[in-house]
Amino acid sequence: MTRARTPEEIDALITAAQEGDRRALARLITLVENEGPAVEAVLQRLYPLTGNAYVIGITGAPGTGKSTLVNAMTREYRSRGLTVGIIAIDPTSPFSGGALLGDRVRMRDLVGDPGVFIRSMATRGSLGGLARATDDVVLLLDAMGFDRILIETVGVGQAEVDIASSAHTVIVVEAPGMGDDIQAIKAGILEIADIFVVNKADREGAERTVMALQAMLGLAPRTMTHHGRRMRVDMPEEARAWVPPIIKTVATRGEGVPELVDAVERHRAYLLESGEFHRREATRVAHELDHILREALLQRLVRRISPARLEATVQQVVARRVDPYTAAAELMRREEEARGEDRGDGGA
Ligand SMILES: Nc1nc2c(ncn2[C@@H]2O[C@H](COP(=O)(O)OP(=O)(O)OP(=O)(O)O)[C@@H](O)[C@H]2O)c(=O)[nH]1
Ligand SMILES: [Mg+2]
Repeated sequence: MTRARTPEEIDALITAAQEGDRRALARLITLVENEGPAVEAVLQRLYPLTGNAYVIGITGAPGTGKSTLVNAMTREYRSRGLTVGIIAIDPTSPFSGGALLGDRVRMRDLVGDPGVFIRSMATRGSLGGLARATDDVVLLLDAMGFDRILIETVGVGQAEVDIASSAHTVIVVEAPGMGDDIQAIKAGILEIADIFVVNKADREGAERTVMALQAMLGLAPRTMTHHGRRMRVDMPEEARAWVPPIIKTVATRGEGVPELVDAVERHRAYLLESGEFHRREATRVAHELDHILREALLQRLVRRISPARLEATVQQVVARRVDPYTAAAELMRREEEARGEDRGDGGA
């Protein structure tokens, strides 16, 4: 746990980070991750500077080549003159750190580039907590001026669904030879994928994986384009709809990566032009506000209930004299009454 910092210290950290001090930025991220009262102070100051970064989520089964792809995409973005922040999330192994070590090796050639910042994050509690911390770190990197933010997360359970609410574009990575049925045939994955990548296209079976994905997407192979948006001239109302492209890559050699980055940028343009970008932002902010309000209201409620009353209620529930739902309703009713008396309106 980091010690509490004064507002002056936080200001100094922010200024240093903005001037390119990587250690200051790393410390700010740690502050934000720890979810202390410092988070509010940091984010209040930085929020006006956010809203410029474009956030790309990369998810998929373990070992499909996500980190290698992130590395290659970052180099491609750098060659296009854009800066890149990378967040590597490891929800599966909070203790080993093995995957993160591997990531560091895989992304070694990015180290030392002032236009790249890499941060690994592991779960230290609930996945929900991680998702929240990730969103806060995204805001931080956004405020620091990174043009593109790449979030890598292993596609297991909830994590890949969470990424959909954090990222503007979601890339789902598949690789051949991972069993007959595609890893993506899992509830939710089709809805969140904006772009499919079949990585390890140098391996046997890549074409089969592409075809399985096409079948899953309900695309007739003859109407497939390699990548990019398909316009259906006979269906004007659908003409603007995004059809997730399927892109083959060999991440280790960088093959297909410029095409992948092109597809991401096309998706970005699509979101902006169609108004979808604004809708997604509004949804994200609504969730965020909802969460902050819940937390604030809960804390206010808990503060107003005396520890003695809470303890008495606990004992009543333990003794089975009352069920927890009724007990909670009773606590809330008393709290509302007390609030009404405070206002002098008799609780109306
Ligand atoms: N043949 C081949 N191997 C690849 C390719 N891309 C990645 N690999 C290898 O696949 C292995 C896993 O790559 P990673 O990038 O660590 O995969 P990952 O999806 O990030 O793995 P986790 O984070 O552990 O889920 C490494 O040995 C890579 O060198 C590719 O296009 N072709
Ligand atoms: Mg990885």
